[in-house]
Amino acid sequence: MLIKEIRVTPVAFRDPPLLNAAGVHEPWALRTIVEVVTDEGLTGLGETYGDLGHLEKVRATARELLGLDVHSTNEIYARVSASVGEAVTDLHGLTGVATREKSVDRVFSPFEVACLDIRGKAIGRPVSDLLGGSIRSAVPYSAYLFYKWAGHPGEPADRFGAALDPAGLVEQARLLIGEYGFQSIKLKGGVFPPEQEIEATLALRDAFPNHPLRLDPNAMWSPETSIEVGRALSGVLEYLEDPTGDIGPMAEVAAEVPMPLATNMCVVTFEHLPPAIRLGAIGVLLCDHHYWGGLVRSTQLARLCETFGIELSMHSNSHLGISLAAMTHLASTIPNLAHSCDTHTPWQDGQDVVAPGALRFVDGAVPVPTGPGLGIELDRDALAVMHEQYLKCGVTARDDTSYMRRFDPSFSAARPRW
Ligand code: GKR
Ligand code: MG
Repeated sequence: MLIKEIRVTPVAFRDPPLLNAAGVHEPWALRTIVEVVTDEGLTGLGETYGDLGHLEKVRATARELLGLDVHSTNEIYARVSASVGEAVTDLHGLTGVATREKSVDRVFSPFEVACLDIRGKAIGRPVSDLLGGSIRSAVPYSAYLFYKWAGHPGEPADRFGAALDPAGLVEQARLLIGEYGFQSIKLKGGVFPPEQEIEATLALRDAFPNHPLRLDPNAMWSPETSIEVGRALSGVLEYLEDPTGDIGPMAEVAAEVPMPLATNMCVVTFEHLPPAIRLGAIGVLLCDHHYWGGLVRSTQLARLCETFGIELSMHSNSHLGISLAAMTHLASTIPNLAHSCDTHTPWQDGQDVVAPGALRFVDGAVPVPTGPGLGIELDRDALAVMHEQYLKCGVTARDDTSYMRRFDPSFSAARPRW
């Protein structure tokens, strides 16, 4: 099965004003949809970031993959590696340092997922079977809470409303849990001083005594502040995510707080594992196939983590259904996935390039699609609409900080803030 054609389509979809350490989400979020077509007429789907620097690398690489066999993912990886060039840095800075190795893995990922989709379709088996088979029939996700404005400035309030204090977050949690049935909660912090985020976390604990909770300030705190917050939330959090930046400071904090530390910022590529393991910096790794080099490499990562006693959870950015399907297949096969995965799906509020029906949430979990490949279908009309939105929206790279500065010119995303 040889690759005959690759279509790379950037898309944009509406995103609410979610606050984070970098600033605030812009009205449009970007993704790139990859379609790989074989000489036998099978099409596989992949989804990746939409930032222009990354999109250009994906486009340039696509040309280098024509004629390769969809089973030859080692050869595909080598071609990606040869074509990627220098690392590109994200403007939002929320997913750790950019390295060349990480850039290769990020560009390779959507092609690998699309090839697995094709291979599954060719033999009539789901992608999870190609990864060794599901060990859970549904994958639990967490309610991903954000401080947020009621609406984008100059626009009416969106249906989620404002959440700028503990009561607002508890209400947001009730809405998301009511609609999706989530059984655990993640709060995106790093927005307000730590005392306020501790208060919000305790309010969530009171309102949802049986939901495991985690807090993620995206490295906005010094090691000293992180230790204070960790101690204040003893017995409250299943894990504390990226309280501070870099492996050394994380290890310092890990030694002093009662809960495990998790990361999607200081361990983001294989070369970070040896120092993190040596120093005992993390107890939980948030894997994300979009930058860990696709699905097979993510299962290898999971195995490595198991060897060193590190549990897994899963990271997400704003994404569409191709990503959700791939995340679900992958997560269904990982034994040491000990926590609910992150997803931004509720914030997309039904916008998708995937035809309805294949993906749904039942009690906060997505049943693993059982159809061939990823088990989803591309909605071509939706893809065309979202591509048109991309061409018109004027956003070419996620930049939460510049958007925030339009409303608060003094805003700084420098870390640590507290
Ligand atoms: O969407 O604002 C966001 C998140 O902050 C996201 O960009 C992060 O990468 O969810 C992520 C995280 O866990 O750090
Ligand atoms: Mg995080």
